[in-house]
Amino acid sequence: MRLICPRELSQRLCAGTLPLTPCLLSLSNVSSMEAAINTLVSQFKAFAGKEGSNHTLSKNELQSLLTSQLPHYTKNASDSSVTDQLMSSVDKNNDGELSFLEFWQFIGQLASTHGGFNK
Ligand SMILES: [Ca+2]
Ligand SMILES: [Ca+2]
Repeated sequence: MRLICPRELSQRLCAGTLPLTPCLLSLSNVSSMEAAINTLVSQFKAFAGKEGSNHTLSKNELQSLLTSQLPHYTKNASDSSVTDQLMSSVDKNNDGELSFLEFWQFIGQLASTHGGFNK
């Protein structure tokens, strides 16, 4: 059996050409940026799975995620009216739920502000 280097393993896993379970990806040597993406995806799934659809964040799930995972990036997230305002600005298609892409754009806005790119 030929050994596969971690980079090729990741590439083939992403391309879906290797019939392996995703847990093997965590055994390979992922970069810090890949680990950051993995964290965002896994945290979104963990919080989105608490109620309603497993694929979207309700307002309650968003509030729970913000207060536990982003306490230094989002102020007053425990205030329900603040979460209401945030939800309505981030929920682009106004269906009352945050899809992963809507969540990702919100993270992008946070990161942009944090990085000083909004000045
Ligand atoms: Ca949900
Ligand atoms: Ca939405």
